[in-house]
Amino acid sequence: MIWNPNKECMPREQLRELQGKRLQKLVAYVYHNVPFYRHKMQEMDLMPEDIRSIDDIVKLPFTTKQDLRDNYPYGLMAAPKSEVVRVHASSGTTGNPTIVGYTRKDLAIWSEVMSRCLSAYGVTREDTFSVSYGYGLFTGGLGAHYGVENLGATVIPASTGNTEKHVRLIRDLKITGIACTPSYALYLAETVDKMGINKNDLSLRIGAFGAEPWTEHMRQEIQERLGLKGYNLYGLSEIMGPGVSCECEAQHGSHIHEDHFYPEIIDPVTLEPLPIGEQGELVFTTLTKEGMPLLRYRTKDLTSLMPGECACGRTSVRMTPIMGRSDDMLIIRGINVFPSQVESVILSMKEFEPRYMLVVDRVNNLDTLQVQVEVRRDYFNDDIGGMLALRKQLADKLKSVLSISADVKLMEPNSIQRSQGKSQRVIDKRVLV
Ligand code: ADP
Ligand code: K
Ligand code: ZN
Repeated sequence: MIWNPNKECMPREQLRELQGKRLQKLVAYVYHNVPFYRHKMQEMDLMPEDIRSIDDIVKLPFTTKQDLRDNYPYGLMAAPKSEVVRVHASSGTTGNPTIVGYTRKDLAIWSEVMSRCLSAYGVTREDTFSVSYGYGLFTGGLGAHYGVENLGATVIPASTGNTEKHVRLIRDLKITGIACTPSYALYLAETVDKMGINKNDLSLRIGAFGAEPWTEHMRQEIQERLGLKGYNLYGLSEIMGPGVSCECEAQHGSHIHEDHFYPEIIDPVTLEPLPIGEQGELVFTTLTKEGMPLLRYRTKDLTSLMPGECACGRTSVRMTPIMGRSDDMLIIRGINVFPSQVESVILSMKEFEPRYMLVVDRVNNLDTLQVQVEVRRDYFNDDIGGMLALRKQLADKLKSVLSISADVKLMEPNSIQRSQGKSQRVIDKRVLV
């Protein structure tokens, strides 16, 4: 089923015209309401009137995550406070998290694009759909939740955690669809096995998987073990949250809802736009956003746009699966973790050397993070109680900064390997096949 054929199947020429109109309006809006953009455009000698069609988008300035941090918390907000009805945040690095704000219209569009995704997966009003992304500041939970409600299916706000209870609900409520990270889906499959439940006793048929990179290999395994079809769901909080793009029944590339989110692929080094089909950094302009609209936001996600038409009838362009990120960010259980966040916590405690190592692994299909850190000689002793307390203190601090728990391993002085030149601080043992 196609949720909004008018928009999703619009002839390309008509779509470009619509995008051009929306871009003109957007540029005038941010010029008048966001000093950051006004100044940037003034520096470039650019007036809103210089933007006449979607092709003129290349004249506009880029926006980076650093710009969001520099303007923390509300500096890039275009709508007045009275119009902002929701705030989300994505995990920050050493300093400030990234705050995003939504107006009522933004939330309606978010629900609309999420409903498009769910329809593309085959979800109908008869489905019972469990949302197992985290509910909270993270956009995953609430974003998917309101999409399911808007479509008219029954939403089960399961969130994450308590997996056995969740499995019983899946069985007892005959849950037919689930949104979660692909690694959580595998963990769920294992829990189902462990509880001695046969997948044929479950009614699962659709999975909406995203928030972290995953592979075709993983899709096959999840589909086989849970007896459902797994579809990609992509998004990021700066642009909206989940629902920026989604796979359709063809399971071949994710359609971008480009009447709202205009995509470009650029060379991450030269910043030049790349032709369709070439891989580079994905950049989005939020064509219709009111709360915190962004011009040419650099996602750091590496992908390509696919040429040609899709068998499903949608005309919107598709993107290939995310190949990785152009920075050093780790995605652990769907949460962004920067080595620099760990570093800042370690550096804030006098007991530790600034020597640490992050070991990321996947155990029983769940991502794990171990933080190995050297204790300063003055503080390193055989008082086990003291060492355990220190270990707990660091673990608690890390948990509050990273939003995920890490296994802390205290190392004796001089035990972490020193390197010549650039030090390696991350060992990622998860193999992406
Ligand atoms: P948070 O920072 O709170 O974890 P974000 O909204 O910042 O949440 O996460 C968005 C990022 O997650 C994307 O830029 C991308 O790197 C990754 N991501 C989201 N969905 C997918 C997906 N389907 N495939 C690969 N990566 C994804
Ligand atoms: K308000
Ligand atoms: Zn399609």
